[in-house]
Amino acid sequence: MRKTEIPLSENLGHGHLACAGCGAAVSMRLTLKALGEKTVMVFPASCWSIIPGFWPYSSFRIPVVHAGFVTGGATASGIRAALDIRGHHETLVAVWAGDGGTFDIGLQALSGAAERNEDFIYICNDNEGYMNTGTQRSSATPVFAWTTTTPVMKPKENPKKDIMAIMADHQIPYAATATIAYPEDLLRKMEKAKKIRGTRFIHLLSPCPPGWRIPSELPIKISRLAVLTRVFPLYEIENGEKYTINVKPEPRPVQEYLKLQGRFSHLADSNIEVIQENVERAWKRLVKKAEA
Ligand SMILES: Cc1ncc(C[n+]2csc(CCOP(=O)(O)OP(=O)(O)O)c2C)c(N)n1
Ligand code: SF4
Ligand SMILES: [Mg+2]
Repeated sequence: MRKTEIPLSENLGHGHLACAGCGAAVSMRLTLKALGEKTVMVFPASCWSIIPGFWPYSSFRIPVVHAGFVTGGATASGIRAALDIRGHHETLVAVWAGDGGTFDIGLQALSGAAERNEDFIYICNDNEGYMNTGTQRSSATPVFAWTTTTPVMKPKENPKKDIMAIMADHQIPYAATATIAYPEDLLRKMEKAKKIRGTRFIHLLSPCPPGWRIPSELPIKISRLAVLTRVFPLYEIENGEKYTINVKPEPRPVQEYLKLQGRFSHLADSNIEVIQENVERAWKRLVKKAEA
């Protein structure tokens, strides 16, 4: 898809309450261009409980449903069933949940829905922490990163959970990663997901200026570096087994990605070496799956 083909329609209006430079606001704007007006979007508790605005005002031009933190998969299943009973088969149901609401607390509802192959698109907006409540660690927080619950004296010890592998093991029809530095790729994946029936999962990396301790003008540059350093590869998985890597960059050192972010400013060279090795191991695993 060329840049000129990005739809002009806007379903996220002005006046929303995201922080300046919020990567997720750009992710949402692009996502809604692809999903279109006939979409109901479910928000488990997250920054997106706040961003649309206070009733009766909304910056969204589509209906949104605010749901309990744990319930993304279950709420969307219920809305899908209700729409189908009323004959609205063409209305799309989407979940927009944070990494906390997906990797952690919402995983059970998501797993149940995916096992039933419920007909909706589940989007995990991953900013690698519980940002709405002030930057606590989640199981999507990268190893060694600073958060308020993994302070510099005791940074996170555990690696980021591999949510894509978990979703692939549910053998859902479609799963993909995407990020805002590659808008055409993001739109193509949303549009592809829209045409498939059953559970579709999109993992979006959305840099968060206050939580990542970065200036508000850097999220797009940083999300590009996440791909170019292979920290966040862009790929698709069909039916849990057909892997396609969409961007195969000449690898750049992870340090280029890490050094721009205050949440990594305490890292020792030995920490960076471990991260580099982890990234290389994960890339090899991914390439092997794509070649299988
Ligand atoms: C059961 C429950 N526990 C805790 C909360 C408080 N809470 C609201 S949003 C949030 C953080 C959500 O993190 P994430 O899902 O990653 O979304 P983000 O805020 O980063 O967009 C928490 C802990 C809640 N609403 N419900
Ligand atoms: S805290 Fe982060 S994710 Fe939440 S609105 Fe602000 S920039 Fe966006
Ligand atoms: Mg989060």
